[in-house]
Amino acid sequence: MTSFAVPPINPHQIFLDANAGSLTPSGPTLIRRLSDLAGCFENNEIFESEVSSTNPIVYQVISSTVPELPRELPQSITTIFPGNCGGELYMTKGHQHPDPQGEIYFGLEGIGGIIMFDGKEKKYVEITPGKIGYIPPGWAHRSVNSGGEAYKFLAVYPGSAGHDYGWVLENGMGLRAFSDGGKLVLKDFII
Ligand code: S6P
Ligand code: ZN
Repeated sequence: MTSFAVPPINPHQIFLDANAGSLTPSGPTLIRRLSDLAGCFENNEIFESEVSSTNPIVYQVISSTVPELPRELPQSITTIFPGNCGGELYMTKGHQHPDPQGEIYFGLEGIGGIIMFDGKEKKYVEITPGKIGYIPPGWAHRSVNSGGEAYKFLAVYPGSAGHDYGWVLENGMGLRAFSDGGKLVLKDFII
């Protein structure tokens, strides 16, 4: 089991393999199955049925060894596999940073986007390889895979930002992303 490094962290190089969606040396790896996304998809009946049948892996997050600690700058690669649940695109759980700080996502492979919501305004920013998505402080963010292959991006964020998943379950994300015959369709998120 890999883990975060303990400060002081020495200057070092990190090898990014976009195809494998990995960072080396690597820290913790997180695998999220459909069952880990309870409360995220609109159609709960289809969600429950797919959880009890195949319960597929929806996404994985591979981190570098840089720890989530104040003044450090951790990074991770998220790979969201292609698919949908009741037509709603595979997505990440989505979170707010309790300490409101910005973050960048850099597209590596595939096509996807970031749904952002500050409690009032909602935005969708498409990410493709080479594109940087900027998430300003105070905007909750959730990623979706809008294509037919794995969507991979590098995230770089302040180590003291923290992750609040409850905020999204309580306030929603402003928008939901669906696939209509391969075409992205955004709908208002009704709480
Ligand atoms: C961390 C950054 C990403 C996400 C990852 C998974 O601040 O935004 O590394 O953690 O994309 O999403 P989530 O919502 O499950 O943490
Ligand atoms: Zn974040």
